[in-house]
Amino acid sequence: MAEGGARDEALRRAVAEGLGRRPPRLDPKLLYDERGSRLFEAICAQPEYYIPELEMGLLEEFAAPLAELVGPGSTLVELGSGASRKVRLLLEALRPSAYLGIDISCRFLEASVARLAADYPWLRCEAACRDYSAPFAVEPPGEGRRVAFFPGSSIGNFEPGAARALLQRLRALAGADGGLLIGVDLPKDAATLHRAYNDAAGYTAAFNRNLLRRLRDELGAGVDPDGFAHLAYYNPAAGRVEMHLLSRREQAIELDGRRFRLSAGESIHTESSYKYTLGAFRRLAREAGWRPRRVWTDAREWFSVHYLEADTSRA
Ligand code: AVJ
Repeated sequence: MAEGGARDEALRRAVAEGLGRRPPRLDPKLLYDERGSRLFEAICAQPEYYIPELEMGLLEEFAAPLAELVGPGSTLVELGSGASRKVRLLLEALRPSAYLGIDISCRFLEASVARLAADYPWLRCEAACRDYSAPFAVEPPGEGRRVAFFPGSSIGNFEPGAARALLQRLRALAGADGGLLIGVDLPKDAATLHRAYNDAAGYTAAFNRNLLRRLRDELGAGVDPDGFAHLAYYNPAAGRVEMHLLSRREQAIELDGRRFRLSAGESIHTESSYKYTLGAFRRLAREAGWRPRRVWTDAREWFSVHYLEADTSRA
């Protein structure tokens, strides 16, 4: 399949480029092959990973005022739709006329959008398999107000400059009367964050190390996944949780005849999850052409859901 070959080439280049850096790093989007997407779903069911439950609770609790702000007949565009469980709640509360799911994990996306289409016959459903971390073109179905839905604090995976650029692209996608509903994780005590990214059942570790399996199985890389340990910790100075693959010994990863050496204790940085205070996120969103309308948080202020509208006074 020509397309598959092109994708493989892009993956190969991205991996070689990332492993060649000092310190080595791999793009977090590479974590989401089909198995990775399934492992992420398992993470979301772990008690330590507080994000899905808190976000779901906020969407449930504030569905009515949100529906009031958005109005009926909108077009909902979900980024990283994954298993699309949260969006069901929104669909029932907002009663949009159309839905577009965007995700990099194509087969996973198509299966979940097909389930949505079957369960909501009144909704016009479409899927677009895209990498939203780069500029992308989509034509959302429907004529209503476009509202982007970006749940789970996935915005935190982007470096702040890239996050601003993505928010700008969403502003362009949503148009002049568009909205953005976005989940943003808040800074909190290091112990809670540590538990969330080091669940006792080991799903986060499996998710992280799955990246090495992917290099081995999909790219034919010479790498021993057991030679690496899962490492995740809060870096308060940088305002982010960092996830790494820690080399247990001196070893090399071989890819297309190149050897990428790692010493014992050296690590590959696989993900950052930035945590934003309410003010810091509002500032970033304003810089990207959004006007903050409402924000909802849980009682402990662990998680936030922002609703923003296109700022038509600028850009
Ligand atoms: C889906 C990107 C928001 O960073 O918290 C979960 C991914 N990584 N556990 C996050 C993830 C480790 C998650 N996001």
